[in-house]
Amino acid sequence: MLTIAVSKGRIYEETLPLLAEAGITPIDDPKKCRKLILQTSRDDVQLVIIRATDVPTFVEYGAADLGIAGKDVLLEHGADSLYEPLDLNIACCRLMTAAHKDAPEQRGRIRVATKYVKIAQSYFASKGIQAEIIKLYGSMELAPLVGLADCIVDLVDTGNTLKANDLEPRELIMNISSRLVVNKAAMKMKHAAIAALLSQFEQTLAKR
Ligand code: PRT
Ligand code: MG
Repeated sequence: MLTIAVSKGRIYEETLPLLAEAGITPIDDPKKCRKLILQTSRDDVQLVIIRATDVPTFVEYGAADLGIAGKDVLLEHGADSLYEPLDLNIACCRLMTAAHKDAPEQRGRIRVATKYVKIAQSYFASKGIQAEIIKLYGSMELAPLVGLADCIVDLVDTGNTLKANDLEPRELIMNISSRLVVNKAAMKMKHAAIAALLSQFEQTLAKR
């Protein structure tokens, strides 16, 4: 049995076509049922539906053999303990700093609100900027508007969320896409099955 950890939402939606090309179709729709384990059209493959930030944890501990997670989540988790053999080029976006559109460029020590504490710390350190990082779990955009922080570090896709809150993107930290990750022991123990799946994904991606 191969267990693949996927998060609900955009990653799940963009993963479905990849799975379909590999002959894997979930029996249930996670939007319509509350099942956390989804059987698929293949007897030897099941999906577990979890929070995006939990995917590296499930794969690291071998509770899932494979997982699909954003590079943002993998970097923040510290994913040395996982193999990351494939960039799936899905759920693409940019990790950026953003500030109020009228805010001048900040000098000296700054306050940064983000859920990406580790990434933000190393980014500002690499630029020689002293930053106090304030960890938030959501609605980062609010922080500069209410004086909690000078800027935020968050994912940007269309830019509409920033714009709706009078913020603007400032600096690109990195381009983000989702990656296939594999548990290290599973890569050895279930090598044939995992290698077959990897090559099916690779073929599909090469056609795009
Ligand atoms: O939302 P929830 O708390 O349930 O979990 P999550 O946010 O971790 O999951 P989800 O499904 O929202 O995101 C999973 C992964 O999708 C992320 O880890 C990224 O790798 C990837 N991804 C791609 C995005 C976006 N694009 C994206 N635009 N994740 C989040 N966003 C959010 C962003 O945080 C901001 O709030 O969308 C908003 C910006 O979008 P625009 O289009 O307005 O710029
Ligand atoms: Mg989200």
